[in-house]
Amino acid sequence: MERVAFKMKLFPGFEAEYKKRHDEIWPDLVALLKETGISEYSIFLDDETNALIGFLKVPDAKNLDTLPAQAVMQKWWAYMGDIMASNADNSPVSVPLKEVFYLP
Ligand code: RM4
Repeated sequence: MERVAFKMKLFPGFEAEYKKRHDEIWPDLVALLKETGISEYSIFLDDETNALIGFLKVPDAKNLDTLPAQAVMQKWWAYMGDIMASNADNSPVSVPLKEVFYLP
């Protein structure tokens, strides 16, 4: 199992809306993420910087490369684009994070 962490950016003032959208995450997106092998997917918000810290487990991190081509993923990213930093293709601006400690 690989452990993957990354950083995204929320626009200021959208904390409640970001949480609401994820509380109401689409079942077909959950199904896609699970089919991709993702588990323990968490997103934490740093209130000071509006950084969103994502963490997930996946059997092979290469599985994640299949997500951008999926229609549900594209639709979700387009939906989220008004409240978080996104690229021209609507995918979130996402910076990989390096693991420097792990206590199983
Ligand atoms: C985030 C972002 C990520 C997605 C999660 C579910 O806001 O769009 O790419 O994996 O939602």
